[in-house]
Amino acid sequence: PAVEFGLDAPFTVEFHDAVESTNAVARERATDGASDLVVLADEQTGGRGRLDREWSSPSGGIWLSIVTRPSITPARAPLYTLAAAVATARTAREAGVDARIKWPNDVVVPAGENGDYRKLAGILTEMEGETDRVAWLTVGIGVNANIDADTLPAGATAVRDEAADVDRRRFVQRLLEAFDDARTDLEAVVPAWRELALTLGQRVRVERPAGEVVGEAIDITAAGALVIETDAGEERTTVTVSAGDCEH
Ligand code: BT5
Repeated sequence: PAVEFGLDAPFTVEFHDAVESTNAVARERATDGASDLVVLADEQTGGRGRLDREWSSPSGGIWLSIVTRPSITPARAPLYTLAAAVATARTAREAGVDARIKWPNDVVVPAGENGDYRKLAGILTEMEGETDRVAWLTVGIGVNANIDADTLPAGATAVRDEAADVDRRRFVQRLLEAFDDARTDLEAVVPAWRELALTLGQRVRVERPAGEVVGEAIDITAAGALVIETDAGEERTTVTVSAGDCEH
């Protein structure tokens, strides 16, 4: 059922008490032709991360997926993930959390001096399309909001633990407005991402299909790829990675 959200952004919000995964519902809506629709749930019984990992989604969190039909090429799709990360970090910061971004899709809170962090939110982008054109793109965002972090997997944190419980409706409004701003000015996404990034300057290890890359994260490209200065051998070389699992 659609709910009235009083949004300053062109989204219709469909709310569920519980679903298996808002991304799965969003995919159905997308293949049925929906656009600018948000599927929101209080609880997910089968929330998913990347590579089919489990995403713990108890009642009290913010679990949503945004269905869009952007006129972009698939190569620019990673910018939507970064836009969602920027919007989520900004909204969490408004709620009093020191939220930062870990490349490419984690919103984290620094813990300690060494680039350590706890994970506050995760983003899962899925899309379908031809090589030259995206047909639809869904952005799933999960935020540990009004949840005790110690009921979540190790390494997680929650808005409740970092600041205080939030009005989830208000948080979702601000998040969708921030995402709408970011997607309508994609050129500004990478600079905004850089300012919030915890990853730049860190020693990182990135797992990707073509193998592991270890070195120092030195930059992010206009398309959202991570540039790593590797320390293999005498000569310092840079490797640009567009997708992968990154550890600090
Ligand atoms: C992600 O995956 O970070 C993407 C998570 C996307 C979740 C949203 S919720 C709405 C929408 N519907 C869905 O079904 N999914 C999206 P990844 O980078 O693969 O991280 C997954 C890993 O994070 C797991 O293997 C756990 O170690 C850890 N984890 C699981 N649940 C967590 C939670 N609630 N908070 C922090 N870490 C968690």
